[in-house]
Amino acid sequence: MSFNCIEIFCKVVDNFGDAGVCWRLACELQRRSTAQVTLWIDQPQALVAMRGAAADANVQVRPWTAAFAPEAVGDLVIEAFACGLPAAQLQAMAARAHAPVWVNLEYLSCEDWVAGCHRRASPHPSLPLTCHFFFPGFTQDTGGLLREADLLAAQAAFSPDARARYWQQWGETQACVTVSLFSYEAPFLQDCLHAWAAGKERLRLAVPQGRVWASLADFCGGVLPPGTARDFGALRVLSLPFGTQADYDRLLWACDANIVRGEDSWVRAHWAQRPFLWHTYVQQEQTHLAKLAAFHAQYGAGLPEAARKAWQAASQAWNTGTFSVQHWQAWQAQWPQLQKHAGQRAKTLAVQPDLASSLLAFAADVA
Ligand code: TRH
Repeated sequence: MSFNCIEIFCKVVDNFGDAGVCWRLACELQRRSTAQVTLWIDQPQALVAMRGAAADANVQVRPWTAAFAPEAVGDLVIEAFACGLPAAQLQAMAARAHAPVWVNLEYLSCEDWVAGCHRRASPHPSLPLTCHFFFPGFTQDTGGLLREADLLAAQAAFSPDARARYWQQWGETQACVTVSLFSYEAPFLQDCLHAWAAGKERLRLAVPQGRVWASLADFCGGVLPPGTARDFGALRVLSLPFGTQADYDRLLWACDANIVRGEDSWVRAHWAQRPFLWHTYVQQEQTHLAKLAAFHAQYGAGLPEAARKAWQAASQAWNTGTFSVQHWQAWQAQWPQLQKHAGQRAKTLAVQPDLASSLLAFAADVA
């Protein structure tokens, strides 16, 4: 079964992840189906920077306001992250002769319970509609990860020359160890900043605009204007603008290691195939720490013991505010092993169907 009209509903809770995931999914569904895809989003401005000029012109982006009125109701309706479909939309869906497929796209997690809940159906209490829970994930028994059809080929084609050109656009011509930093606030970094500055090895920290600047501003004497860099001894801090999603991918590919966060940049770090630390999005009752532990168990499997220990200790410390120079040094010493592991991991993940394809296949099954 193929769909004619796919609608995605997205509410931005905070930051960029909800919008980022929905935008990627919308573009992929548009590319992988013959449907017209419409993204209803309550904060369309959250998309402006990450879409850029090369926005997928076929996806319709519509502001989801209080005055929302259903239009051509989709034959596939995706509710992102249990955002709650408008009552008028539900009524319009129920009024159709053939009820549309209604999928609730859930957040990404490595936890074991995910596979058991994936694809579960939940009938609406009063309308003739059924919502299906769809979980992205890292294993065959989940919905997979967002992965554009040409992503891995583009990553593989990112040659050393392309990498050099990437840095040249920011006026960076000297080769040195480079790490991207797109995390949440990290006040524990002060000792590291001083140690990096006093170090023997030159380190370039590439920092897109975002929350982590709150933790760098004191050391740097303010937030550096995007596109400028400053040296502090052996440490060079390069401030980057918040670019498009494609720009951000290239940044991850161009670095030796990456520090990412939330959901979407976490996935992109897997595809970038570099050592990385994941800053989890803090949730109530510390549930993010269970997510982190599940990730440690899953990603750490198959890593040589010394590398696993150093990475896991660094990751745990970053997420509990105790990250230190020792964690950094132990983690960095294991980058060669972690780099190898990252490549193997991406290969394994790439064998699984991507999220957009598995969502379309599932929706066709239940239609
Ligand atoms: O921004 P995030 O922290 O987002 C989220 C939200 O907080 C959300 O509510 C929460 O539920 C979720 O985390 C777990 O992190 P994330 O998911 O990595 O999203 C960032 C997006 O921004 C991602 O799509 C990549 C994009 N991006 C760009 O497009 N350009 C850039 O320059 C950068 C740095 C990021």
